[in-house]
Amino acid sequence: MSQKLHHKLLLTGAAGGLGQALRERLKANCTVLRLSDIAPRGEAGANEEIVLADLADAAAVDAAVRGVDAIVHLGGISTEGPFEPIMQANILGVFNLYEAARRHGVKRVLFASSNHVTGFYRQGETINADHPPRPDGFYGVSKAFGEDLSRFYFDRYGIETACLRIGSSFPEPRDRRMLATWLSYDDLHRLITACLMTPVLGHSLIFGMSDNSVTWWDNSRARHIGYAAKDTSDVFRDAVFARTTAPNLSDPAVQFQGGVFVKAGPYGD
Ligand code: NAI
Ligand code: 15L
Repeated sequence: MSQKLHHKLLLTGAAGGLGQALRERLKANCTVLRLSDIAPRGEAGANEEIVLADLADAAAVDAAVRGVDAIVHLGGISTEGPFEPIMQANILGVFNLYEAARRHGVKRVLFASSNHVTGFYRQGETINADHPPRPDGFYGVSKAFGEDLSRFYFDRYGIETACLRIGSSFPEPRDRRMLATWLSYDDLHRLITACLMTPVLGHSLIFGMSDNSVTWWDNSRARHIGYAAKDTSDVFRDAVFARTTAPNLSDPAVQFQGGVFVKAGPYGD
């Protein structure tokens, strides 16, 4: 079955870690891939376009969105930090993106949300999409805003969105926490493909994780997306245990799902 349901896809945050991992993989999903980021990072290849845009710049975002059929929105600040830059890139930025999508009739967006929307749930509990947000910092709050904003644009304008609450998407799990949160790059691409291909996406929340034996997240509310992970953190478990020490259970980074993000921030304790 062809995966090219869309002619032109916009990938924001194309110069980042996940953007680079997805650049080749997303060629399977479209005939033209438009890459966007804030600053130049190389030339366009075959079947690629580059449109630079600061997400905080409404006119630039409008130009990046014009003429595409669907958007994979990865761009923005990806860790905890001072509020002002997060507000510009993630809060104003996601508003600019949805306004441009509305103006240009783009009907499907995949929004890179984050597990830090629910980072203040405990590692000893399992949550699903019905659990209210408990963000673990300004970054998590900005992603919760994006989730709410996208729900509004679905209810009001019919723009379908998958909010992908990505766990930890890296080549391999870096610590014991990531045995639960890990999402391989191939599974991330499978998740994006499923979100692009499913006939009815609606407004959906799905936790982005591989098929890890240890998990804190229940995706049973998202079966309509049709995502099936093929990778697992289990194959890294022995190596991770060998190079890390036993968790200190009084450490908030061990108590809560958000890990060190629950203690991070520019203003101290
Ligand atoms: P990254 O930090 O490597 O990439 C983010 C990209 O956004 C960068 O290329 C950066 O230049 C761009 N960007 C930042 N501010 C911008 C602005 N004002 N205008 C335009 N572009 C801007 O992050 P990564 O790891 O690639 O993550 C991609 C997305 O997925 C982010 O939205 C992140 O919050 C989300 N995510 C990633 C996770 C992971 O494990 N890698 C986990 C959860 C969420
Ligand atoms: C995120 O949201 C970050 O973008 C990523 O860099 C990781 O820190 C990840 O969460 C995580 O929770 O491991």
